[in-house]
Amino acid sequence: LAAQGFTVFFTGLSGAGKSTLARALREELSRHDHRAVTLLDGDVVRRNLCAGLGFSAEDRSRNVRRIGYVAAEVTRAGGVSVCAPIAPYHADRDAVRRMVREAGGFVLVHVATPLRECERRDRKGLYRRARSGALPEFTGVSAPYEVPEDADLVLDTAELSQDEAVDRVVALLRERGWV
Ligand code: GGZ
Repeated sequence: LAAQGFTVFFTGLSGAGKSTLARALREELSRHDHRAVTLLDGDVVRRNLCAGLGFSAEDRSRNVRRIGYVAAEVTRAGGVSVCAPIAPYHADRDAVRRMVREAGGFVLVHVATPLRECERRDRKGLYRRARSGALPEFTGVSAPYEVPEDADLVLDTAELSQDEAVDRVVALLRERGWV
């Protein structure tokens, strides 16, 4: 019997550590599981699958649902997909959960690094630009982030090392029997 496909969907603020965790998870999974991992990362997706979309609520919704569509197809085919958009709206995350669940396994992982920590890091200078008004509709500053109440796992990268965070995701996937 072929292994069940699944999707790990990270959500969280800009700078929370989603991309780093997603890449580290892919690396770690390659040691447990022979399937290739399809990584659907926020900024890469926006240069390709979602080129032309902006950051209005409507465009974010389209962006997240397109990611969900691809994740569902990968999952249906028995593959592994790891997604890492901000995905600030509950309704879109929920739509993705439903799409993927029809196809296989789904876990929502909230990368819950506090805003003050993301802002302190400000690795790309985006928070500073957002605070000055130069970057409108910035998540956490001038656009909403709806904190998930239905996350399967909550990780605070200010409290956990990267290895610990990845281990917790892998442990959850083991619990579900997917790896
Ligand atoms: C939030 C923005 C914005 C605004 C540009 N709001 O940390 P980054 O830079 O590299 O990743 C962020 C990325 C967010 O795209 P997503 O596709 O993940 O967002 S969503 O799920 O809400 O559709 C950030 C950058 O794009 N960025 N402008 N206004 N993030």
